[in-house]
Amino acid sequence: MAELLAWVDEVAALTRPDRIRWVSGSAQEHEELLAEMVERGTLLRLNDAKRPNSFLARSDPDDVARLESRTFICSTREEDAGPTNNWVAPDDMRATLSPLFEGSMRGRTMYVVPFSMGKVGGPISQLGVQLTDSPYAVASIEIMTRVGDEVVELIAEGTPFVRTVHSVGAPLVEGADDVPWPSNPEKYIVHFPDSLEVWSFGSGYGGNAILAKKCYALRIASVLGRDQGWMAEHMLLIRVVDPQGRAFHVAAAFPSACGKTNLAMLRPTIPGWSVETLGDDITWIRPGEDGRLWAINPEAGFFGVAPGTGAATNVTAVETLRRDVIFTNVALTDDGDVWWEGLTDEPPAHLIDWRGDDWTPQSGRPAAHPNSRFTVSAAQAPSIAADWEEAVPLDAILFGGRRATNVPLVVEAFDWEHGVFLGSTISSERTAAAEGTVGELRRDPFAMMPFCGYNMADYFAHWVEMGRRVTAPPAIFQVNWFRKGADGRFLWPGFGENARVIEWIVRRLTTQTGAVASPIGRLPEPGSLNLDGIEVPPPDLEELFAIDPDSWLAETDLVEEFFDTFGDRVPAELRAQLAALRRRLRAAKA
Ligand code: GTP
Ligand code: SPV
Ligand code: MN
Repeated sequence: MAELLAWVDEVAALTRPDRIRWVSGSAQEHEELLAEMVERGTLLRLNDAKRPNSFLARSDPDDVARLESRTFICSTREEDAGPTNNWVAPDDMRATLSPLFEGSMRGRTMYVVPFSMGKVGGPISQLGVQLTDSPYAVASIEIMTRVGDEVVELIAEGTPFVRTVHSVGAPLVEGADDVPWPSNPEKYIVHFPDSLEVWSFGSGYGGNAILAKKCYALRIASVLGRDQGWMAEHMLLIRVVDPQGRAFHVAAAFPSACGKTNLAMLRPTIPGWSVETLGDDITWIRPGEDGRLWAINPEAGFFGVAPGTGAATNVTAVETLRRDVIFTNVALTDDGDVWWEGLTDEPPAHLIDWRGDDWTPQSGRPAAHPNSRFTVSAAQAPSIAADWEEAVPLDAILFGGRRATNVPLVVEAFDWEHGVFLGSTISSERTAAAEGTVGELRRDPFAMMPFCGYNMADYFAHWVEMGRRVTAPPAIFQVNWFRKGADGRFLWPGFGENARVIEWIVRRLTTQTGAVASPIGRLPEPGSLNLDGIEVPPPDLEELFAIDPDSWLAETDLVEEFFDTFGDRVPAELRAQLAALRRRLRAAKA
């Protein structure tokens, strides 16, 4: 406890807030915080009859997504950050940050927010504290994690915690007026993995500001996992129940804005199947004494992409969002409700857009920002599993991405090492979740490119090793809902129909039937994918599974180039997988 108090004092001495407030996590305190933000203009209360107890925040237009170019892994040794992360020596970075944080909270309140990732005191759970001058961040952390005095009690008993410091970098000096969304043009999201610290400056948005999420639960936690023998992954977590009532636990790693929330809330279109939600973004995985991998969702809420969420694509999310939601950067309707592209087929005739300007369907620009989001408690999803806070044993792991070409709808790995190879080679089209050109293809191995807190080649090796530590590792599959025809159409209907792919995966788990080997892995045997009740034209189906050896050989050259960026750190097992893939492709051509 003395340690926590000393650290709070130290950060306060640096940032010089007017007040310090310890956050207890009570419902009343949360209400008061929201009311204060309404008063300051940070939040707008929505029409209580339409959307009870819900709010809209509009961010600064320059503060709308994660900033990978401003994200740093400051490990002591540069090689421990690896070529895929921005690295600065810890002392140099501290020298850069000190003057920025110096006095950065003047005129503001510094909130002390103790939180637990995973249920408080749970066997896979971990603690943290965020110091922040953003009440919006506090309200978000209260939804996304478990905040409360029990956490402080555990810290007082000596349980370790990760220290995270966040300032929007907009001190109120000399009677300066506040703005609804304070931020600073200069932004830093900095991780010190060796001392388990996060320092974030200048941004109030999402993963830049809710430090428990990407900064801790992925970047810092991946380092803890490397050192302690567990895994922190960018994965959704679901329980699939088949018509016989058998339950299967599936985790799936898809890059940002590539369908994790959708699959987490899947409503199967095939009779007798159901899906229960356990998590939609992050999964922590540990080997159990039974020789299986056990998983939890460390979060307590969803920070989900709004655009594209509608009755046809994710009706469960629409139902989850009926009340008690903080929306950010969506559009406001004339009757005080929210709207975004894809919520309804027909846009309203008039809206206030995410910037606060008048909007009509003729405006020629999106009404909601493409990375606009909702923050909502996980417990209020109608699909949430009754036991969602408990660990579950993993039966299958899925890797995916947005690939218009080459990658089939589903392919099963031959074994764990082949599965790790599939994960390491994932590439995906960029989305609006971070800066960069939307649609550009880039590597995103394990959907962890922006979130791995150490050298990604060592992370690959950790994956290989984790499979060896258990006697019954989950089966691994690669999926791709996003393959397109020559005319640019998606070949697969997706969304609820993805249940058909899940059904095939479960068949593989239970009966091991219905597959044929291909050079890249096991594909569904013709006729084994259940298409009852949908029309997928035969040529589309063929194209969904087409494997062109020449395009794939070209892919292997790109994989080799990618592996080479890590020099000799890439595990030999993955180099061997690459060589074996090439042999199979050449044999297929002959
Ligand atoms: P983060 O929260 O950023 O980590 O992302 P996420 O993976 O949870 O993203 P989300 O599920 O919110 O992805 C939303 C985007 O994926 C929307 O544009 C959806 O329309 C699209 N999407 C999800 N599932 C499917 C699908 O089966 N087919 C197609 N075509 N698009 C899909
Ligand atoms: C992602 O970008 O993968 C997210 C949103 O889940 S954020 O929390 O902003 O990183
Ligand atoms: Mn994510």
